[in-house]
Amino acid sequence: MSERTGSAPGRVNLIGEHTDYNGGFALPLAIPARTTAHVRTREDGTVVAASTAPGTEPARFAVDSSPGDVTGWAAYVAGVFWALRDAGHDVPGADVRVDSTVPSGAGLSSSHALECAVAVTLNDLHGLGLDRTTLALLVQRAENHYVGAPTGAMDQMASLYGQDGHVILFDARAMTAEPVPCDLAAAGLSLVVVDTKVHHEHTDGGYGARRATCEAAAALLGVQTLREVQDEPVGDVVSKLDDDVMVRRVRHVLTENARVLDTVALLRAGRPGEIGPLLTASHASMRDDYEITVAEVDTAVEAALSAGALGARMTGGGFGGSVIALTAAADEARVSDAVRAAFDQHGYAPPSVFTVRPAAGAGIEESTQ
Ligand code: GAF
Repeated sequence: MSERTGSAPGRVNLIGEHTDYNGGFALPLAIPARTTAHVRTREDGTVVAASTAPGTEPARFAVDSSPGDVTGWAAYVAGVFWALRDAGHDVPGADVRVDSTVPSGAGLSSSHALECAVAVTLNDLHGLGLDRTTLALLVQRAENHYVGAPTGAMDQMASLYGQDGHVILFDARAMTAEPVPCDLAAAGLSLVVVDTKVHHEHTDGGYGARRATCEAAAALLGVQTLREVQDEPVGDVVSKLDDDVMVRRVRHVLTENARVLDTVALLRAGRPGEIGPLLTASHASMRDDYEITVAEVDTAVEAALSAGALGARMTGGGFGGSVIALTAAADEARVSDAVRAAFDQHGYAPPSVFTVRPAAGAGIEESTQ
């Protein structure tokens, strides 16, 4: 059969932000919202991509397009074809139909869900035999070089390796993804997501500037990535740097890696209800040291905590997007209502508030295998 349907989920990052491109640790989970890609081979060297998402136009481009040829939503599709072909896989053209329940621009990695859905589907359709880590790296290449966003590999690893009932401990230096049990419902907990509706693209300057500062700090410290100084006391590391902004960026990365490992230890000990303070500390570090939060995001975190959330933080690359709040299941409605009320009081557009649980990663629909 020359057609396949595959799908890949969005993600929430439980903790570990802006650590991946520093060779560090992150702890994402795949969420139930998914993007589905139906791919049917064409013989004319063309890709025709269409999406059911509002505001998207169908796109038609050569299967061997180059970075810059395709822009807008279809660049994520074109980028995957480009990365596969650039790696020597002679994939032919195709009709690609996309349907998604991952909210776009919400910081829940809708772009990676799209790329991963196309990647797993092409991998299966053409029998490429690529493992998930290789696919994640190819999708990262598509994102970095075709779309032009200098992102790390966390989102792809979460989308490809996600598992029902588990968060994924991603070690960006080793490129490993280890499932860690996280059955929130069994522990009487809820994970509330607040999409603040403040949208931001990682092709804008803020993300790249943070990455550049970390890379400059690593160079000054004489290491490849900040991960190599992770085992030294944070105070010792930052005392070797003069620039205050650089000190704060490095402090965020090193303390955030430690918070990820502390969170994993609590989850492995069967104490998920105790991770809240680590989530909240992560938020403070993103707000004060990494400076990637915005007013709506901080408002959502403060309102959730005031209403009794066990912990709350922005999730994802920042400058907008979504906040997560861990609550006792019984407090979920009160926390959600408090966030909505705070947005109303501040005159912000109403947020979208919903819950997520750790869900399955990317896969192929059986009827088309
Ligand atoms: C975005 C990026 F795509 C990830 O690679 C990661 O850096 C994240 O921001 C911040 O943790 O989602």
